[in-house]
Amino acid sequence: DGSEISEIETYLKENSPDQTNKDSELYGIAEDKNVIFVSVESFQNFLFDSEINGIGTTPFLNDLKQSKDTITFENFYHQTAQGKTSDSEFIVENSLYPLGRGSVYFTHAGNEYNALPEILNEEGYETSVFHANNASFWNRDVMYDNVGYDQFYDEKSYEVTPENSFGWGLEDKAFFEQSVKYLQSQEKPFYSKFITLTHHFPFELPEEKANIDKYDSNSKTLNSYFQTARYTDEALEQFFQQLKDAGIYEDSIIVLMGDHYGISDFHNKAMGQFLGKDVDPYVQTQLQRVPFMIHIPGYENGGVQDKVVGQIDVKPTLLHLLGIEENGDLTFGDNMFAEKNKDFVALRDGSFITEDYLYSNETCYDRSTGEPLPEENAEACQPIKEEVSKEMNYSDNIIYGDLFRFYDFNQTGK
Ligand code: GP9
Ligand code: MN
Repeated sequence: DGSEISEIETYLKENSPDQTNKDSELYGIAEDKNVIFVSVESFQNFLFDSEINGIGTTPFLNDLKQSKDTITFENFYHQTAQGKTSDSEFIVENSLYPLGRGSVYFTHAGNEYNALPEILNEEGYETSVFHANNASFWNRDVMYDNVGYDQFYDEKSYEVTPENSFGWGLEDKAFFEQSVKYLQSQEKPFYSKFITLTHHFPFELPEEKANIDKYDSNSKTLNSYFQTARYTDEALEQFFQQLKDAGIYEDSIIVLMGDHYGISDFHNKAMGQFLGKDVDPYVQTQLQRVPFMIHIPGYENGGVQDKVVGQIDVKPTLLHLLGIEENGDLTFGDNMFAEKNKDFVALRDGSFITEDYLYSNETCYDRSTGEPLPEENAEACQPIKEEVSKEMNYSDNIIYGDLFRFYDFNQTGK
């Protein structure tokens, strides 16, 4: 009934005071601009600055990270579980946690939400998704309808030939190239989500398309991972150029986000060889960092930010950039540009990261050294652990009980 949602409302409002922070120079910086959001498949942060035989894996993204028109959060964590890409979409659209089991896109596609595309629709945005796979994969067609996307350009919108496809289907370079004409037909301003596909397990790439060597370890998966990552880097570079050529770039902001890990803990031995250190639970958790980059053409104060943030924070952050006030919204994440953030980012397996600690596998680590805390301090993570579990329960209950049915998002002045 309605009583639990008011308890959750009270909790969320007490724990995230003043989300708006209108003093931030980024408040409203993207107002009336197009938002091009790219969900980059399986991309983990360790790829940045990595090299194989002297060749960089991500030269384009490295340049972007250096440039003043881009804000990069280097401690941004994916928070997905079994729903993989669909979980990442769900978290970003709703600022709710995914479920511990299954994919919300399948299990609760009919719920009431206050999702990002619906909010943007009301603000006069045209909203769309571009993804060259079957529309029903992850039940996307159903969920996208529910959360209000105007258009879904699925594989039927693309010309897929033997030359431009392998692995999961249409290759990313052709995907972006063929998407630009659809982008041009969008009513402005638009919000468009692109979901890439080439850099997906098992990371296969025809040899003639590879511009970097394979790595050499006992993991065929990790060895190939660098080749498709490099391919993705090239595809993104071309996409930026295509947006410029089409005259879309100047009036847009481009957000790049990794959806989840590509290399599972099954490959820890090879990962350890690559990193030059053992993959213990601390390192394993740090490997869950994925790119989050906000590219704002013409902006000059960008750079790398080290705040601990996650996918749950994306929705309030985008609304902040767009200058949209959602006073009645219920989000578990925070605007990344607000002064005061919640002090933890929680992963669905119960691990969490704070400015001081990293908790994983029932061990509380000193975040700065990666060492378990000494005996006398070992309880330091306990209060945060309790809060994390309380918060995840609240989020789960919203989904299981479809509790937003009992909540009025349009309240004002609250
Ligand atoms: C499928 C693509 C990949 O359409 O989004 O899904 P994943 O296996 O990464 O969840
Ligand atoms: Mn994925």
